[in-house]
Amino acid sequence: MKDHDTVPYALERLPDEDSIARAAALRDRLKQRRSCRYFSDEPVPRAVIEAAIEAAGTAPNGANHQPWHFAVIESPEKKRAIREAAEAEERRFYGQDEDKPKASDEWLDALDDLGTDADKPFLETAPYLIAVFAQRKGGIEEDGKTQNYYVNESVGIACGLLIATLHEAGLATLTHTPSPMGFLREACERPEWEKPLMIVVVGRPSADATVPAHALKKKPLSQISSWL
Ligand code: IYR
Repeated sequence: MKDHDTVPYALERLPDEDSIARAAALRDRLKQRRSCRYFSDEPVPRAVIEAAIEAAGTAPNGANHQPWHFAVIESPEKKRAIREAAEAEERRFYGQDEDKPKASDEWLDALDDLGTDADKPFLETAPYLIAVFAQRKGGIEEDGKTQNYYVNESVGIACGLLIATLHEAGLATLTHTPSPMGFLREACERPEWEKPLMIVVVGRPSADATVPAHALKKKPLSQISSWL
């Protein structure tokens, strides 16, 4: 390694049994996570959202430029505007107003088991929407000029940590990705070098919330891993 400023690597040393038990325990809790499409309007503590965003901000990322921004939307007016813009895109996607959907037949078939359509009431019902922006440029100073690197990878990992933390805190989430999402940049007053990546809807499930049975089918370890 070339000479550079360093600090010691501090990581608690765990006995193997504890390592295994902790990994298994977190796996079992993450296995309970489901994408939620039916939210109650019950408020949730702002401190949970803040902690989850701070957790997201620890994600490994390109050159430590931390190329993300999390716009937290709680005002009913803003949520309504976002719902209206998102539903307009979704109606085009599903072809609800026109003869021909923007989505291919193959794509619409793939969504059949989820039962989704252009109606997105949860964008207004849920107490918080977190609009996640990927900063194509900006560096640590967010100057809008410095090149950022591995932006999608970095922000994708950050979203994983965000969702895992919110789940650990007992909150339900939905990653929602209307396409295109350009309207979010304006709604959240973000600069043109930022790309909206997803909306993370956060709250508590409504009393009658369901999840598609299809969502419970998870690939086994033997299918998702190979050991060389
Ligand atoms: N954005 C649409 C469609 C959609 C696409 C995929 I891939 C999903 O996994 C779920 C939905 C919608 O939210 O309805």
